[in-house]
Amino acid sequence: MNIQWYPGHMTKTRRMIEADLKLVDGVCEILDARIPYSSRNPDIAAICGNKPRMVIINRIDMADPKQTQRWADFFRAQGLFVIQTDCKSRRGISTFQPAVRAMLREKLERYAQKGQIGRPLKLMIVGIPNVGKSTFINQVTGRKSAKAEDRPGVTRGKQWVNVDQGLLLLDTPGILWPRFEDKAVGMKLAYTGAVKDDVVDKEALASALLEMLWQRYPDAVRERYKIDMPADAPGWELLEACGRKRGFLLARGEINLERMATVLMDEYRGGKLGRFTFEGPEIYEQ
Ligand SMILES: Nc1nc2c(ncn2[C@@H]2O[C@H](COP(=O)(O)OP(=O)(O)OP(=O)(O)O)[C@@H](O)[C@H]2O)c(=O)[nH]1
Ligand SMILES: [Mg+2]
Repeated sequence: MNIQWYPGHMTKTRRMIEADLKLVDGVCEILDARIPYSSRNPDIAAICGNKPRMVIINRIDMADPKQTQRWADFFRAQGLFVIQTDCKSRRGISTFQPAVRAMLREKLERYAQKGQIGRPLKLMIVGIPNVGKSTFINQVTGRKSAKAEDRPGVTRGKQWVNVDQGLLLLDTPGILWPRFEDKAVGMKLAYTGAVKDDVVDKEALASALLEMLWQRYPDAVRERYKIDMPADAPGWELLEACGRKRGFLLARGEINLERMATVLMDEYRGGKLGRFTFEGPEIYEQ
C-alpha cells in the first residue's frame, strides 16, 4: 500500500502559511509524540526560514514516556524550543507561555526598550492534520475558540485566536507534503489518523498495524485480543485470529475482517492497547 494524500486545500494552506509568516513572531509546530519523525513536515523548516521555532510534542498520553523524553532532548540539542503536552488532561499546557517568552526574549527586550510594553506576540500554530492544533489552542485559551474533532481536515481556514492581551495564536489547517519518500512514513501517518481514512484500504492498514504491534509489543496485543500466534505471523492472519476471538463471524463461518479492522483501528487510536512510540531519534541516522 502506497499512501498519498495531498488535496488542493493543503496546497492553498501552504501558500497561506508562507504569506502570513511575515505577520507572526514565531512558528510552533505540533508533532505527534507517537511518531515525532513521521509527523514532522519536512516543508515547514524551508517555509519558516529564520523565524524562531518551537516544537510541541503533543499526545504524550498515547506515547512511551521514555521515548518522548529522548525526542525532547534530541530537538533541544538542535536549538529548538520544546514543550511536551497532553491536550486531553492539559498536562504541559502551562509550560507554553513561559516557553514563548523564552523563545522571543530578545524581541520582548527590544519592545521594552522602545516602551512598547504590552505589544502582543503573534504565533502561528502549524502541523499535520488531526495532531491537535485546534485543541491545543483551546486549552491555552481555556475556551472553545477553535473547532476540533477526531478526524483530519477539520480546520479549513486560518483563524486568529486571542489568548490574552499579550498573545495571539493563528490556527491553521493541517498539512502534509506532496510525496512520502519513505512508504513507512505514510503508513504511520495513516495508523495515527493524520491521513483521511477514505484514501486507505482499512483492512490492509489494520493488518499492517497489527503486524507491527505484534512484532514490537506482543504482550500488549496478547493481553487485549487473547491470541496465540507465532512471532512472525503475517498481519492478515493476526487480524483473522483477533476477529475469531472476538466472535466476528459472517455466514459460513468466515471471519468479518472489516469489522475487526474497524475495532482494531478504533481501539489503537483510542489508546486502549497501550502507549507506544513507533520511532526513536536514531531514525535520523538511518
Ligand atoms: N489523547 C489525546 N487526544 C488529543 C490530544 N490532543 C488532541 N487530541 C484529540 O485529537 C483530535 C483532533 O484534534 P484537533 O484539535 O481537531 O486537531 P487539528 O490538528 O486541529 O486537526 P485539523 O484541523 O484537522 O488539522 C480531537 O479528538 C482531540 O480531542 C492529546 O494530547 N491526547
Ligand atoms: Mg484544527
